[in-house]
Amino acid sequence: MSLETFKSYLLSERIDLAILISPDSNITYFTSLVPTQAILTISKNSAKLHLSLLDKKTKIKDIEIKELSKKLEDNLTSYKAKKIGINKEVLTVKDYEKLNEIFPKASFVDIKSKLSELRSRKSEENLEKITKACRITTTAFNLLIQELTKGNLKTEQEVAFYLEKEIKNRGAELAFPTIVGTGRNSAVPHHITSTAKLQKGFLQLDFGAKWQNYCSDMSRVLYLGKPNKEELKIYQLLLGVQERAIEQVRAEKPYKEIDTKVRKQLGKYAKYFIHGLGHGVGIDIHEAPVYSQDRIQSGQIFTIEPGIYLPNKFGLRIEDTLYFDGIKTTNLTNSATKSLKTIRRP
Ligand SMILES: [Mn+2]
Repeated sequence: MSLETFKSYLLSERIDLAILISPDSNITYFTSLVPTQAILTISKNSAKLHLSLLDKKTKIKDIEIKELSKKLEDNLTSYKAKKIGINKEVLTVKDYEKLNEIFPKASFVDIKSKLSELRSRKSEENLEKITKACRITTTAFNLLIQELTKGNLKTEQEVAFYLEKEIKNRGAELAFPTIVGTGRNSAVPHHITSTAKLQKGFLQLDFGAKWQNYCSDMSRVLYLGKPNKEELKIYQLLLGVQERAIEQVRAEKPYKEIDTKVRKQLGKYAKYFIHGLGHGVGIDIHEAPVYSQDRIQSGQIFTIEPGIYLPNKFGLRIEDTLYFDGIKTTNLTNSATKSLKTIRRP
């Protein structure tokens, strides 16, 4: 279906040929493969995947499989095209120069935004895969809470390994490197999980599973030891703001309207919310819709993840992956508890 939609776009824009060169997640979008090396060409009436001999031989509906030649030009000399679509987001300068040599008379247009738009409206099949990835993620989190109470996990890395083991045991991959931040480390939104010993205070977790190429994304905060009044207050504030933000999702509303509202509701803590409110999720962990520019559309899957980061003290972020069907919003990571869990220090 998506291939047909894209072909009719090429026709309407009078683009003779789209050329996608790996690594490009759009190749995965059309073929369901993650090839080590490949070129995908799409015209208004055909699609061809040039696939390396090193990858598994395969058949794909409506896509002809060809053997990939080492040199880019050897794959493309048989094509004739005046107007060529490329993905400027990932095409290397080197390959772009080569394409200009192979097609000296052609003009090149960027097809990235059309691909992003197409991918941002999830099919039933896409939704099923992301739902499954989210289910594995929430299961791993709920198991982690039990495991932490046993006191066997001593460091950030051990917590990350535990989550990753539970994800991989269920046949999934990781959507991105797991973030585990203990104590002060939680104040760094993209903290790199370390061998730091778990200590009293917030324990920030940001992780996700990938099921059949489709990602999930979730952040939760636990507390090791007993939180003081200020810590409890900040957690409750953030949770309330996050839940109200989810309720504000409506068709055609600009995403940034929700972002702006969240900052108002955070009050004096707004200046400690140092990133955007969320992002689209799919084959890529960050993809369209883009909060700063897009409106909410039916079929989109995206995160809502406000955070408060007090430098050198602590930080917290609560994040869910959501699906909007045009009328209602479904929280795909809902079964991972959000009320603050306090756990005895190991
Ligand atoms: Mn995220």
